[in-house]
Amino acid sequence: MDITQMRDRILKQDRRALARAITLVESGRADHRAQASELLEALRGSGKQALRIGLSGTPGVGKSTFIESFGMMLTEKGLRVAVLAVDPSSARSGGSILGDKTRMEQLSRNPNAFIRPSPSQSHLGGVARRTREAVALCEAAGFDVILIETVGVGQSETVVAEMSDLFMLLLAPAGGDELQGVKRGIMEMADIILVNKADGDLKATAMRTCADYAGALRLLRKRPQDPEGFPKAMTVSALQEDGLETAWGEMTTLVDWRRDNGHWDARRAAQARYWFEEEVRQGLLAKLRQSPAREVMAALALEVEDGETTPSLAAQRMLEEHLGG
Ligand SMILES: Nc1nc2c(ncn2[C@@H]2O[C@H](COP(=O)(O)OP(=O)(O)OP(=O)(O)O)[C@@H](O)[C@H]2O)c(=O)[nH]1
Ligand SMILES: [Mg+2]
Repeated sequence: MDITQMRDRILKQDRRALARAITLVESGRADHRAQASELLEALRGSGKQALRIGLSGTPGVGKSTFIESFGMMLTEKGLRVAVLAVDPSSARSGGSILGDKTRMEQLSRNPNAFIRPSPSQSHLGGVARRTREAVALCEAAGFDVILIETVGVGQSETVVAEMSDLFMLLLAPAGGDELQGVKRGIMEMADIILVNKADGDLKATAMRTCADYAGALRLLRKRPQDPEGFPKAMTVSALQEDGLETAWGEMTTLVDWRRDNGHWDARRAAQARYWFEEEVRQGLLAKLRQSPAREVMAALALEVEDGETTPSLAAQRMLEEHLGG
């Protein structure tokens, strides 16, 4: 399949072409990279914008269960749903989604859903680019909603938030004074906090946890991209499919307001800029790791160690003479 063919098929919502295109963007081979760039350029601006929803939560909080029931609900509304993942930890077997496709049994068989497991790459920068490009491909293939899942470990939330229109934080009911170690920076990224497992014995705890987080959200600095009442916390039960309609209602309310007030476009533009700058940074770092820059750097480092030159002067030489800056 050549690039033009692949483009045409993706635009016709052909799932096999989409899957092959994602394999292409995942490849590390230089010729594949060139083809992937060509394909993405050919698709640029085609199709409508999907709603990209980032979803983060610690292991076991219920992400897969939530995606299964929330995704099914969306497809029942006639929406086409794609599910992608950013999973930087190579330790997990084959990526989070593949590992528990059993928990997304219905969704994975649904003709209006497309689930793509995380690639087995350990480098977050590589996963980030691959996912961002997969998002663009799914968008071109006409998906209405793209769910991007990540396990809440360190940096990956930022990566997902920077490619999402909405960022959801899934939390578990917390017992006692344990107000989970959610970092302030992550709280500040959240548009909606969902306290999951609000069912059975856990319901009362979930509601208390939700109230605690609602209080914590109110203490954060007001963001220009939020209407009154956002960000907000609410309870759901992914397992019992409870609160999902309400959650979807809140998401669309927020998104509609942002569209009407220019924040949607502004955010997409800022994200495009962010990823451009990030790629340049990553590209420069990659250059440093390759020959001949790596050897020159090591040689200059020795000179600095021996006091033959100053750190600043050596850095300047490195940048000007060996990195074309
Ligand atoms: N009671 C209750 N249990 C739930 C709910 N959602 C998920 N669970 C259970 O919590 C466990 C973990 O759910 P998963 O959906 O696999 O969680 P996850 O966040 O995808 O976990 P990882 O993929 O390991 O990061 C399973 O045993 C689920 O059945 C819920 O709404 N209520
Ligand atoms: Mg999971």
